[in-house]
Amino acid sequence: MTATLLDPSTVGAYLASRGDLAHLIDPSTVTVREVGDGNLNLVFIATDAQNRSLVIKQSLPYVRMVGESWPLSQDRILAEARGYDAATRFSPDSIPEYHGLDEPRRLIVLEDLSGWTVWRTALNEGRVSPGAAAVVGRHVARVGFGTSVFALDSAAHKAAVAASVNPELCRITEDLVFTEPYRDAENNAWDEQLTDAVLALRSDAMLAEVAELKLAFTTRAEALVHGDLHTGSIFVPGGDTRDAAKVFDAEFSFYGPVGFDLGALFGNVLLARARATVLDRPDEFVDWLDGLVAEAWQAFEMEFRALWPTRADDSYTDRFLDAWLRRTWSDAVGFGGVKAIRRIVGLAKVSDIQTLDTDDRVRAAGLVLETAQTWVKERSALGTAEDLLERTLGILGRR
Ligand code: SR1
Ligand code: MG
Repeated sequence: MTATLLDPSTVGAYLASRGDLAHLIDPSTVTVREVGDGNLNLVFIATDAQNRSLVIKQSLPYVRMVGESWPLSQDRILAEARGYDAATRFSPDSIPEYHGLDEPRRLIVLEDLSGWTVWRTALNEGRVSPGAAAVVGRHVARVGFGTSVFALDSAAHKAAVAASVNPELCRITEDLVFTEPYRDAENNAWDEQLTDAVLALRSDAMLAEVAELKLAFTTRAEALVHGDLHTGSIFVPGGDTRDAAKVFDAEFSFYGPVGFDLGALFGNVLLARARATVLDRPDEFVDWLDGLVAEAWQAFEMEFRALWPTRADDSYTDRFLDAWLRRTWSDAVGFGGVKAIRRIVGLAKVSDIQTLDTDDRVRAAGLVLETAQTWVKERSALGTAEDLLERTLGILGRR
């Protein structure tokens, strides 16, 4: 059954029914804007006469970017709530403050971060956000460790895996990230100048590598991952604020490989770097971009190693951790590759590339496809962030 949908005219009455939020907002004086510009949901910002505000996010019974012809269960808000519950527990400073789930209405209430900027927008504008990648890397380590079998006992881990299945949203990722870009599919579209590069993605060698990554995504239930941690799911602060970022939009969360979230970030850094290349952005910005993968990874690794002594089961030894980190790095590089490719070939393209004029767009997209394919195929050999950067700059060009 569809939960009754809010609209700007009904949000005030809804908030008035939520006595538990009365200390945060005065419903009798709110003005409301619908600001959802993502692919899936309704998002309202309610602001009262004292300028206090809240975000209300409600899942629609269909995919917003496509319309009612693509039905999608409103239950995805339950996955998002699980993501926020875990992040509130293990990494509260790197998410918007979470004010809870209204299960019957299929909505959640969050802190309003209107003063912040979606990271993709800031990157498109050429803005440096010092330390943001490290915050995201630490966030992935904290939630990844806290929800994993390393921190939970075996039964608790199994219960969490069972409670967090998210088949509908995972299926979207399986189709759009791991399947459709590598075959003919209705959702695919690209500039004709890219056809040779797109068809080259369908080589036997590439298909086998993508299948490995898909198998890891579908079967390796290591920890509760965000599931869609691209730069459009991260806010960065304005002004001179350093070392801050807020992760949001966790509706794709499920138990999967920890490297998947890092890979989403890496792949989207690549998209931003390709844009910066064709726009000939200043060295200061490009050099900073070139350090982001290492910054995120080092923060992730350092935090994971710091949490390791608190693990629940010491049959996972220190030597095992070294091997697990190596595998997680190479997973992240491979996932980064497929996450970048899908934004060039398949459904749900990104403004980093789409807002470029035609010549720049084709050039940037071609650079992404070549680099990302290398990441997927050579991920085992590209063992460190330095190796990856060296290989990437060999394609994108040095400054
Ligand atoms: C049909 S949903 C398309 C995309 O939007 C989300 O942000 C995910 O990235 C998904 O793949
Ligand atoms: Mg999203």
